[in-house]
Amino acid sequence: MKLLPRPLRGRAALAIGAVAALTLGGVAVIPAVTAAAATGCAVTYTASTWQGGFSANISIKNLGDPVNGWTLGFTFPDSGQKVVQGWSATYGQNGAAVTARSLSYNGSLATNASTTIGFNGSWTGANPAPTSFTLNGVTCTGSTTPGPTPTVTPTVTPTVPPPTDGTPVGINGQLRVCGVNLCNQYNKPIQLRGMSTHGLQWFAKCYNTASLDALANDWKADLLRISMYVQEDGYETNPPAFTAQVNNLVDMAEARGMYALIDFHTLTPGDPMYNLDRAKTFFAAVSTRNAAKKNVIYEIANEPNGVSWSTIKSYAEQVIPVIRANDPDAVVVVGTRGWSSLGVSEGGNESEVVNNPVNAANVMYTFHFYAASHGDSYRAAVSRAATRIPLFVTEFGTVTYTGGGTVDLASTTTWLNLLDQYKISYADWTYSDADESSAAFKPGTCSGSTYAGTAVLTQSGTYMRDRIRTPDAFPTG
Ligand code: IDC
Repeated sequence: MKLLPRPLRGRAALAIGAVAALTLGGVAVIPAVTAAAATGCAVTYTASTWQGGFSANISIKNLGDPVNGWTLGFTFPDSGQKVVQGWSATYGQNGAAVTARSLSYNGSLATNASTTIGFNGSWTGANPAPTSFTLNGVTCTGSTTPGPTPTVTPTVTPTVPPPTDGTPVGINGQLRVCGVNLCNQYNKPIQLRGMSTHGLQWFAKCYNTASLDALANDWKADLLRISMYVQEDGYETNPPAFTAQVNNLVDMAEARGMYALIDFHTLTPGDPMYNLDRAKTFFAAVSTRNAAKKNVIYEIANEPNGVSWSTIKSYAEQVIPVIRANDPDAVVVVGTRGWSSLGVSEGGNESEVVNNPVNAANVMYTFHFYAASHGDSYRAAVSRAATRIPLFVTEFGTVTYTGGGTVDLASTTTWLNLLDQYKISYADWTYSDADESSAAFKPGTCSGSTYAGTAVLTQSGTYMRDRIRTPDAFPTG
């Protein structure tokens, strides 16, 4: 038999498929395999601008026939305008022309469906809104160019199914960074509130069925931070065992609908480069193993100290691709200078990050505080940074930076109100019975079997449980 040229064979197969569909179930359906589709799109562009930088959100509405995969095009009016870090799309820029390609989860746009993408940018001369948006090459005029008579009314399947259960992960699903926020599967900003483990090498006995049930059901926490020290008898002494322990806790959090923040707990030495090879090995393993899960967030360096932001950034830009190769859509949190103080504890401030962000999408930046040690000057830095870069308080204490001393509930309340205001997620140090005032449980609790209720709690634990168990009201609309 003489083979048909390739395109023809493809067409023939399609036609046969369509004809078969015609008779299915005796319902007359005219196949939608017709000529040119109706096209049209509307774009809303909003941006907040500051000196030299801006953050833009672009809402794209498909007014034409359903599309499966799209490219948005637009042109910057000023030659100094640049895309620095985008989200919810893959960006490219050539001169003034920008393209943003859809990702797997937002490529399908039914008729009249919308999706929102965005980016952080920089500018030099002026920062006017871009002009001439196109969707798959068609100019977005806000109206439709009809194709041939529409024949089939497509069934509009929502891109995101409604929540299957009422847990934090059940409601919010896969998270992503949008603008300066952590957003849920409905692209709405959310705040996760939860607890950090103590060092797994010392307090493994505190993490069991009963304690995690208490965290999920009694504390109603959204988040478990899994603190895997690298030094101090941690990961470096037995990589396979610590990796397995972390994975096990990821599963225990997932089973209870909680997010799991995998903390590569570097502390001393403060230079994350010291652990670069270990980080690559560890994150290759956990990102492969947990790629399909929706509840995992990666924290790649707990508290860099004594090193420049550019060193931390370079570390991040080597570790993030290792994670992305396996788990492309997970959020990654990057430590900051001066024990994750945005540089403040080493005489700097947030501007070093704002002006020189990590070159990767879907990234947030770590801020840590200890309420009895860190007051207004630190809060001022967070207030300034919160509208510029995505922040995640992956660790804080109600006490002094030593993990002990006074429990400062007044300062803690001021701090947490600030984090609530900006929807900054947080985890409190620690969900353990360590003999130090930052621990939530009284010493000896983890040798027993009761974790729920207040009888087992310290002053700090009592306060944190009250604070965390208030309703989340996650937005789903
Ligand atoms: C502390 C623990 C303490 C332990 C010490 C050294 O509470 O029991 O002996 O680490 O490993 C951090 C660190 C965190 C510290 C905590 C309190 O991320 O590891 O835990 N802290 O000092 N940064 C600021 C404070």
